[in-house]
Amino acid sequence: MADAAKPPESLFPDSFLWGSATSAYQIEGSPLADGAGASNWHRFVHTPGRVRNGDTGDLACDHYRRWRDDVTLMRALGMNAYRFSIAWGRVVPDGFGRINPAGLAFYDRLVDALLEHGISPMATLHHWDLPAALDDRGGWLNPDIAHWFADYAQVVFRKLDDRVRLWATLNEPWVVTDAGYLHGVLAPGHRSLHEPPIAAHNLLRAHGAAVQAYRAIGKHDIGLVVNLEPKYAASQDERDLAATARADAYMNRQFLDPVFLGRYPDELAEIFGDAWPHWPAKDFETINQAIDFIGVNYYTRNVTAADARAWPVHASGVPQPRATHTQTRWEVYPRGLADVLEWVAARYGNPPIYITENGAAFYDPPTAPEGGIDDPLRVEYLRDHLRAAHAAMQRGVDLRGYFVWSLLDNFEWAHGYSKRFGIVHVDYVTQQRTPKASARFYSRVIATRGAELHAHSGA
Ligand code: IFM
Repeated sequence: MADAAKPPESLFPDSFLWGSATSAYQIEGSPLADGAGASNWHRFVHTPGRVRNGDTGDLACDHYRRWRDDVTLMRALGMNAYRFSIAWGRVVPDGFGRINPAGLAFYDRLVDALLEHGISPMATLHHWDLPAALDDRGGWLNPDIAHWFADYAQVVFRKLDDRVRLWATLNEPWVVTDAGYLHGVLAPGHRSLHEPPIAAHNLLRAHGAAVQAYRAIGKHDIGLVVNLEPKYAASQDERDLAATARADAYMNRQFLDPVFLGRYPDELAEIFGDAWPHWPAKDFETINQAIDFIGVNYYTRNVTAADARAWPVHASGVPQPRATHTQTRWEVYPRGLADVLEWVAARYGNPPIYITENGAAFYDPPTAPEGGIDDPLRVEYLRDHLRAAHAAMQRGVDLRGYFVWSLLDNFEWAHGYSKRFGIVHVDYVTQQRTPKASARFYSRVIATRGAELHAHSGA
C-alpha cells in the first residue's frame, strides 16, 4: 500500500530535459523577411495543388514576430528545453556564399531569450526547408551539397555554439527522400526510383561533413534526428518476415547503419535493384563520424506484410482496426516507443538518446466558454508514451530528454493547417495561443518529474 502522506516518486532524473519541438517553416511565417532567401517549401506551397486548401507557411504561427511570447509560454509551462530548427535560407539566402546577418540575428535573439528563461536550446540545422537556389542546382541530388551544408553549419556554429549545447544536423532524412524524391508528396515533389538513394547518400554525406566541421570548432554535443517506426511481422510466413526486414532496413536502418556501422543494410540493394548505385568507400569515412546522441522521433508502429504491389519495398502495413488512430491515421501504440528505444540501444551501442518528437494530431473540440480546450486523447497519448519511455529507461536505455511535438498547432506540410499537433491551440485568425488540457498535463508531469504519470486519469 502506498503511504498517503508521501508524495509520489519522481520517475525521471533532475537532469532530464523536458521540452517541445517545432520547425522553422512550420511556425515562423515571414519566409522572405529581412533578406531571407526563398526555400523549396516556399516554392512548393505556392505551386497549385501541392498543399491541402492551398495553405502556405507565409504566416504560419507568426513566430518570427511573436517569438518572445512563445518563449514566455514555454517557461510558463515549466519546460527546461526547446528544440527548434534554423532556416538555412535566412542565414545563407542562396544556400552558399553570402551570409545574411539579419537572419542569423533572429536565432541569436531567440537563443538569448531561451537561456534567460532557463530553457536549453536544441538547434536543428535542417528541417526540410532547403534554399530554393540550391534546389535549382539539384538540391540533395547534387554532391556539392555536403560542403554547402557544412559551410552553412559552420556559420551557425560560430555564432551560437557558445550558448547552444545540443545540435542536430538533419531532421528525418528518410522523409526527405521517401516523400520528397520517391513519392513526390513533399518538396521538392519528385517521383523517381533512381533519385532517393542519391538524395539519401548526399544527406548522409552532408550530415558527416557538418559533424566534422563541428569537431573542429564546436564544444558541445551534436547528433542526428531520425524518425523510427518499429516493424512487426504480420505473420511468421517467410514472405512476411522478409518484407518486414526490407521495411525495417528502408526506414529504420538506412540512415543509422551508415552513421554507426559505416555501411548500408543489404536489403537496400534488393529494394532499389538497378537504381542502387555503387558507393565510393571513402564516402563512408565522412558519414561514419562519432556522434554524441541520437534524436528519435516516434509516432506509430507498423505491422508489416509482403505486398507485391507496394512499390518499391514490396511491403505494406496491415490495418489494425481495433486500435485507436490519430487524425493522420497513425495507430496509437505506446509500447512501440519502448521497443524502438531498446532496439536503438542494443544495435548501436547504447548511445545517449533524446526523444526529439512525439505527439499526435487529434480533432480538438471547440474552445469551451471559459476558454479551455479539452484534448483527452492527446493527454492519454502523452501519458502512455511517457510511461513507455520510462520503462525503456528502467531497462537500461540512456534516455536524456523528451520533446513533445509540438508546442503549437502549426503548418503540417502537405496537410496544411488541417492537422493540429499542438499542446497549445493556435487561432490562425487572431494568432491567440490557448494551452490545451494536454499542455496543463505535460506541465504537471514536468513539475513532478514524472510522478504525475502514476495518476490514473487525467487532464
Ligand atoms: O510535423 C512533422 C514534423 O515536421 C516532422 N516529424 C513529424 C511531424 C508530424 O507529422
